[in-house]
Amino acid sequence: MIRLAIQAKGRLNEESMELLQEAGLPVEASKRKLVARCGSFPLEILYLRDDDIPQAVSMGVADVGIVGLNEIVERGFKVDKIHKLEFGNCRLSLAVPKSEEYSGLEYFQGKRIATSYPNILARFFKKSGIKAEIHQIAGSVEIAPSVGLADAIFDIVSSGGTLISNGLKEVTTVMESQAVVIATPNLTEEKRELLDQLIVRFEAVERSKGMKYLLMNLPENKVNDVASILPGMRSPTILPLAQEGWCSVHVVVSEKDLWTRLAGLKAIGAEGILVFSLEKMMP
Ligand code: PRT
Ligand code: ZN
Repeated sequence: MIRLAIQAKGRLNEESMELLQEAGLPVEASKRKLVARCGSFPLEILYLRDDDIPQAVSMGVADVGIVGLNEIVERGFKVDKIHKLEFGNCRLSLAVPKSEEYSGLEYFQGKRIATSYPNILARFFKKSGIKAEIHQIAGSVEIAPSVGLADAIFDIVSSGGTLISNGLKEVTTVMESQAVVIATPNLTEEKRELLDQLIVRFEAVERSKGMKYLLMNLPENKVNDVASILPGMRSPTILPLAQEGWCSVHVVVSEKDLWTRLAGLKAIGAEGILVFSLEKMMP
């Protein structure tokens, strides 16, 4: 049995749950429950506040966890970073009122900065030779300058919309963050094996994201042209068709260049192209 801590509610909860679901690990949502069992894998889910996940994993209360890199770095507990996930992307930035003239980090000398990430900020200022007053506040950091609590803020930014609607501008990015899988140092061999199996499943889900499966009919004498339209493809699957001179070609392409590829395939004479969504891809 392996115990995984995920955020009980908040920005990472939904995508963590979705990842488990897509990886064939359905679990009950956290409504009023702290712990849930997965029916199809020796996995137990512990629902926690994101702030508590690094410590819970470090102490072994949970064997593994899914949490933002920002929380791991801020809390400083000893955990192994195992795998980067493809959600929770954001950055930790310094922002100042938009009317301020900002010419560089020296601006922050002697200023009051409000943040929920005092350790990351203190380390950054120390490295940059800035002496500023750091005020730790728990939430709504972005309103601190307008109510006179601080001159500037250091907070999580993703689209930048919150800064703009609070009359602030982002001036320096201190770190990039995303959701990551962490583990207790020195997992037992049995748990390590279960963790490896979880990661294989997560990777299969990630690999299939943004990929499409194409199936088409193609004149046999055009098969060699497929390589120029789908560069980097290992050999496509080619099956004979009942109709003389034609074959069926199956390929996987990335969604972002789907339309360019489709146009190219049409141009070499592909017909009856079908596009399917992919669910999982194993190497
Ligand atoms: O209750 P609990 O303590 O578990 O949750 P929380 O309220 O502390 O955290 P939550 O759910 O807000 O965020 C969880 C994690 O999501 C963070 O630790 C980050 O790793 C990640 N993440 C990704 C974000 C954002 N994007 C994000 N945009 N966390 C917070 N924000 C907030 C930010 O604080 C600011 O208020 O969104 C606002 C900025 O967003 P934009 O899009 O307007 O720039
Ligand atoms: Zn939190």
